[in-house]
Amino acid sequence: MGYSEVNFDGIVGPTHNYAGLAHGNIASTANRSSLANPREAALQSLAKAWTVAEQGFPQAVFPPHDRPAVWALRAYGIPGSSDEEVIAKAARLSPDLLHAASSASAMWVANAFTMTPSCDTRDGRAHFTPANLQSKLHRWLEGPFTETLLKSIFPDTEVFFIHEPLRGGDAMSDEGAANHTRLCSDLNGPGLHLFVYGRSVFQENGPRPTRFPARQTLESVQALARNHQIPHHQFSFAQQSPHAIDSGVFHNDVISVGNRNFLLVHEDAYVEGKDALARLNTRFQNLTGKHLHLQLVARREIPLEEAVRTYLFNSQLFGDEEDGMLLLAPAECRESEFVAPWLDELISQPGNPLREVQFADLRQSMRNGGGPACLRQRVVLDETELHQMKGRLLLDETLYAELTAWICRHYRDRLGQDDLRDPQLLAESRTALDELTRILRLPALYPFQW
Ligand code: SUG
Repeated sequence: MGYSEVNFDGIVGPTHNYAGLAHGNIASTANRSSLANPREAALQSLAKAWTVAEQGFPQAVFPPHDRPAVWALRAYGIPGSSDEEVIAKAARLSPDLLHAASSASAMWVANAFTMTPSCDTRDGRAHFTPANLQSKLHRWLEGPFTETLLKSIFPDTEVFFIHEPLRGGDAMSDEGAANHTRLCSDLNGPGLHLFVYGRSVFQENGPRPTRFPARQTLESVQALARNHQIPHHQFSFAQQSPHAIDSGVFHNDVISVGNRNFLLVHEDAYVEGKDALARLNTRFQNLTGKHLHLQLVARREIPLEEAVRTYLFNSQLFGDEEDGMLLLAPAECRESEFVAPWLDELISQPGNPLREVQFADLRQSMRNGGGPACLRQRVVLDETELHQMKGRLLLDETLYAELTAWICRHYRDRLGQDDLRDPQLLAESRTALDELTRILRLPALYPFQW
């Protein structure tokens, strides 16, 4: 049974804004309170997904969450006889809470969940765990609805195993596939799962960042590997370097990207540096009989700060070595005096797996620290599983045109922090999302009640 990798891209929600909610994510803090353009954000991100689909790579969309999350405001004691009244009260009693409840952060679906294809699990089911995202309140609000969405899209429990987000608070802090990479020599498996974490809760004296938070714990990735029933020889753990986290690398996908047998990674990514990569390579060889193509980027070639600013490592990789891979990079890379020449040089080297570099303009999302890879989640499914998937989510030309028109009809082109108190925004968003469920042929999902 042939497996394919489907990229699910998050549809940017109508409340996209810059609230500076993510300490440790330099772009988010730097752009706090700037004026956002939700329409442009949604169009940029959808255009990126369409670029991928147009080139023949399987591409789907993942619906947004309804915001403001009135259920959360109520859960935190904001009263009101109507949802509009709750928003007005929240704006007065706790503007920060309203900002958290209004974030469109679910667009970064790389953080939505971690999935393991059925060819890599002991029970032969495809496993999904929604991330608890418990290190930031606005992101924690995503987990319960992500679980609902996954159960609506992949309902057959004989084929799909949708876990609940990991419980356990700080010790089990989990940020999803942004810290997970599946490497393989053939999509049909077996795959080697690289899980990256920022700190261990049980090993209290282990290395930790001092300036910014480490969002993923060792304990959470160990739990994921066990729950997903991945055989022992098919996973490997690596700890992020505290220095990288303190320089703004808040997820592994800001410093490394892998596809099939290729891993592009910065030399400052991991505590154990080259030893971590050597271990990975040995495991890969034992599993597949092939070498891992490791492309290590030196700090003198691209300093960490430039890697974070341009998001080179948040590029997406497509295809295989035989036909040559495609790197879809943020437009910021094309303008960088470090990254642009480095990419030219890499592509001209004989034996490198890349055949082409393309660029995507995702500036609206980038200003919140979200590049091409943050906006997508890779789901590896065989043909039967693909047929079991509900909804009209696979992106083709017609759906692209319908979604573009839908965005243009419903989304504002300016949204500042003060606009979040406007009750009309709630009504607009709900109308838009109701229509979206019809376009995507999904059951009525909104408004979410917890
Ligand atoms: O969690 N930004 C997100 C960006 C997530 C990027 N994802 C990956 N690297 N995979 C975050 O830091 C900012 C929201 C604001 O400030 O309004 C924010 O949540």
